[in-house]
Amino acid sequence: MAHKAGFVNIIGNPNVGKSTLMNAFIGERLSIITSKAQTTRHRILGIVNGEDFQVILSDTPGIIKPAYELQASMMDFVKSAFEDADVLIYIVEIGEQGLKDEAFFNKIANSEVPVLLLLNKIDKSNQEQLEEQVSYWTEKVPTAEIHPISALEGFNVSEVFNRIIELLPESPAFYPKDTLTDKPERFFVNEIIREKILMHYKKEIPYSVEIETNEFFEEEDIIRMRSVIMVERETQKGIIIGHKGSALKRVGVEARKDLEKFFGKQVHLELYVKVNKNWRSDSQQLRRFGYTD
Ligand code: GDP
Ligand code: MG
Ligand code: K
Repeated sequence: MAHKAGFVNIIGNPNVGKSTLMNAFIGERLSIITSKAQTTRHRILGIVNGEDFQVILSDTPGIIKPAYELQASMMDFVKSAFEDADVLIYIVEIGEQGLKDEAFFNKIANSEVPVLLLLNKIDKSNQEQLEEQVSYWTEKVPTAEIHPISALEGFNVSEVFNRIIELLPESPAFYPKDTLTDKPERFFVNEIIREKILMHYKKEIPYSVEIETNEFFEEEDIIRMRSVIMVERETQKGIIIGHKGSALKRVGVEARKDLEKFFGKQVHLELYVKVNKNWRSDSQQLRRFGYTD
């Protein structure tokens, strides 16, 4: 069978069971959970690897109950949830009415991304209630595939997981399968630094750098890490560093803040820039993190 890989965005109100579902998907599989990983666009919850698949699951800030000040950011989220996904999972729990926002449901109705609506916590319902809920959601979101599940008890979870794999495109893995289980922390350090570089430099720079975290020492109250930004040319090195080091400093400060949130601990980050003409051929790592515009 051809290898499949892709991105699955999981959205839903708080406490509907997103984390529980993640754990259920992961089960015995080779995987990594990163409940604290947070980027501007995605929060990667976990990556589930199999011999012939790689499923990258992202959480979103969650659908926040409509509140005046949150309206704008919620709409941004609704937009991005569809943009970077190969499959969208909308998880609801028995008895809830779902999001109050009609724009969201219009988005689902017109989505080219397949949407699986998971009706969770069916262990708490009886047959009659379940049937009533299925017809409520069928009417509300006719284009979605509805799957009743119990994330907690594992009911229908592997069926849904297999369905996800069916829906994913044929593709090689996006993230190296072995190094992820080997040194997952360093991988996320690299991704956070990469994100800052994407935010602050023109396009050609981000695509010509590679980041390597060579040191990662966790002490009692602080994590010390040392990362190298590798570029292909001397001129790129100058751009990354900026006037009197100001550009690099900004990347370092912002990355450190995110890393502290990510690891829940104080972080000391040393950042270096190195010219390495051959990094491209050294590294076969494919990237697609949802940042490409
Ligand atoms: P999240 O906020 O969407 O990530 O929700 P969580 O996964 O943290 O779950 C919220 C609560 O719902 C927890 O107490 C879970 O144990 C519970 N929960 C999740 N899935 C199920 C389920 O299938 N059945 C039942 N009865 N409880 C569940
Ligand atoms: Mg949770
Ligand atoms: K969560």
